[in-house]
Amino acid sequence: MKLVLFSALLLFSLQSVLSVTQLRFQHPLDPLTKEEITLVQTIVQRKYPTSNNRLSFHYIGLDDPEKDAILKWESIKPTITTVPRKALAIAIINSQTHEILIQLQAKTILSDNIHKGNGFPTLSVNEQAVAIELPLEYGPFKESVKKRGLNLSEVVCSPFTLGWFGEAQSRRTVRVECFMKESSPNIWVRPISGLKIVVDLELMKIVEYHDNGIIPVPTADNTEYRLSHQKPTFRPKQHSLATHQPDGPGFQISGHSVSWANWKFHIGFDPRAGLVISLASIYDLEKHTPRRVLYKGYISELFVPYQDPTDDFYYKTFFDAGEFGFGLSTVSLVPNRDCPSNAQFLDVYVHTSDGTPLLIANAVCVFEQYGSILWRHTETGIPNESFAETRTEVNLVVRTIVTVGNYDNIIDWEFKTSGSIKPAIALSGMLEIKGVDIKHKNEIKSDQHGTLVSANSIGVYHDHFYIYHLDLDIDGVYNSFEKTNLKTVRLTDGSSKRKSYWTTESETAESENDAKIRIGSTPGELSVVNPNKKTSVGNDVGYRLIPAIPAHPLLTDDDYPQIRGAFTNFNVWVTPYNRTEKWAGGLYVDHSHGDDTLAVWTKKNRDIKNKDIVLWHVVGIHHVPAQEDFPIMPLLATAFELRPTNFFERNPVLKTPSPKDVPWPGCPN
Ligand SMILES: *[C@@H]1O[C@H](CO)[C@@H](O)[C@H](O)[C@H]1NC(C)=O
Ligand SMILES: *[C@@H]1O[C@H](CO)[C@@H](O)[C@H](O)[C@H]1NC(C)=O
Ligand SMILES: *[C@@H]1O[C@H](CO)[C@@H](O)[C@H](O)[C@H]1NC(C)=O
Ligand SMILES: [Cu+2]
Repeated sequence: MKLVLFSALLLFSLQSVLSVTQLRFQHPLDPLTKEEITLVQTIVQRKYPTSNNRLSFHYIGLDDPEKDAILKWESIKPTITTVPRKALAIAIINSQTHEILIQLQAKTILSDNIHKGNGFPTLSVNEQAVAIELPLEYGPFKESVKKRGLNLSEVVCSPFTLGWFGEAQSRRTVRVECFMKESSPNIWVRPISGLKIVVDLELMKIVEYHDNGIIPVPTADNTEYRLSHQKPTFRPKQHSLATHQPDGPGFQISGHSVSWANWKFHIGFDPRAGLVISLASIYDLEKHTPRRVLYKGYISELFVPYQDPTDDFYYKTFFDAGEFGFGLSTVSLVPNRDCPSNAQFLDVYVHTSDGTPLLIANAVCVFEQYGSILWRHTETGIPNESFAETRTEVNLVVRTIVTVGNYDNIIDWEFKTSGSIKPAIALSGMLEIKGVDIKHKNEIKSDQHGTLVSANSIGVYHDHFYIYHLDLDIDGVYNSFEKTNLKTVRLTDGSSKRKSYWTTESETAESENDAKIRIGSTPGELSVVNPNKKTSVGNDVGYRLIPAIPAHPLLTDDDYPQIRGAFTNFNVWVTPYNRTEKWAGGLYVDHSHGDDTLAVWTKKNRDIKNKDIVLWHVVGIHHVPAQEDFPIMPLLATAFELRPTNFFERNPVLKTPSPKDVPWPGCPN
């Protein structure tokens, strides 16, 4: 579901590329630079000249450096890059998918393998742009538009991935759906329903077309959402509001490395994952040393299965990260709107399908925000000496926004001085609407698979399942996963006036099967501990996962979308670190068969005790649309927290002062 936008492309000559010297200090986890992307393009085109090869890039990103190399690099605190930088390019060359590994400094191809398994790479933005134009030139489609009395000049189309429904062979196809843009830019709520248009992306032509009959396009009434286009009406008076930091921000960004309060971390960016947080360490004021918490964290996949099995909708079971690319779909943030006035921004580069670097300006913002209260107490128990001690909580937020077609995903990583990391997601944008010939609920005779949110408009039921890859390294690489159950103990021996109490029972997960958790109604705690490090009173140092409100898939296990999205079967998974196990839905998700998912990898039931482990957390939302989600949905948010648990000797923010009060202009004092 990707509406395609283009920016000006920057071109570099072969000469200038090869003479680029690395002047700037580069962190080995920095995303590929503009020059490096161009270098990849140049090197691949040298092997496969475009004069006699059909070549399109579907991924150009930093090849994950070996973790050992990064940790070694970090420990010697070098001033130059000593970790070799490699790029991975996934390109379709003459209809075959190549994985090309490139050594950037040496400008050489290290390997070039052809993918033979199921599934196809992330769609390129460019091919989507071409595919959506095809119906507009296609006779039978023009006929359908005419038959409906619609104006072809006001039709826009969008590509939708098709998924997999048991076919032995798949071709690289998408379905294209079309919408009306006349009278309102809110195309998503104005579908031309009842058409089936299948485009083969390799042939780049329409290979299937059906018109299943006329369904009214919902009207443009009440669909406009631009303030400048709203009719004047009563609005509450607006009062000014800004975040003002007269001394400048409390954080520093050097290249992609951020230091703020007691935290240090690196902001990476990948065309597929989007925002990547790495090497997050917190400085321990008592131990006078930084302590690692997170080696790497990012959203590995987003699965959005719609729940309408009819011909217009059954296939809508999207994998937005793998099919469309979270990085490729990252949008420029709007200063003062998407991020407050005290934010700082980072630009990133992605690539077009011919390998040209493409700038996304203001792709990431970093800002401090007033959280709430860090901690407080009013002491009323000491007669005549009561006092209040209270501290302001200031948090640091790193934000990106990923817009995949109709939906906007606001992705935050919030850092707290108390040691917590709080990743959050909020959804906005438009519902996916099915046009129906129904104007009132009392006309509904059969299951419409959604909510009638406006006349002729069904907001179809669906889920949003995000899965986070969290390579936690709690105070060191070797960690264990611990489940602590809270259980009731019944007292029958008369030793107490009480009949019951609760206590805890901890269990360390030995292997992957022990760590597949469906979060249910039984209270318990899930934590990653370092069994090799103890606090002075003897507890294992650890971090607890305070999960998001759990959402469990409701599709049956044998349903094709669920096989492909089997990483949603549990809310929590733990795997031993493996550099190649990055994408929970598989590396090639478009038309995938679900044979390269987290659910498949963990069948080996590998040991995870006192190992380098990765925690995977599924954050899900079952979405039953409501009328308020129409014509555009106010933010719907969910979050989880990674919270220190016996990691510090005591409250780590005991000595943290509140920010200085700001003298406001015009305010007496
Ligand atoms: C169709 O849309 C185009 C572009 O907006 C407009 O110029 C034209 O007048 C429309 N035609 C009709 C018949 O409404
Ligand atoms: C508290 O203050 C009151 C009034 O000032 C005084 O009468 C009382 O003795 C004080 N109590 C103590 C414990 O100091
Ligand atoms: C890493 O993961 C891949 C994919 O699951 C697997 O083929 C490979 O054997 C794994 N490597 C190790 C060392 O476990
Ligand atoms: Cu939704």
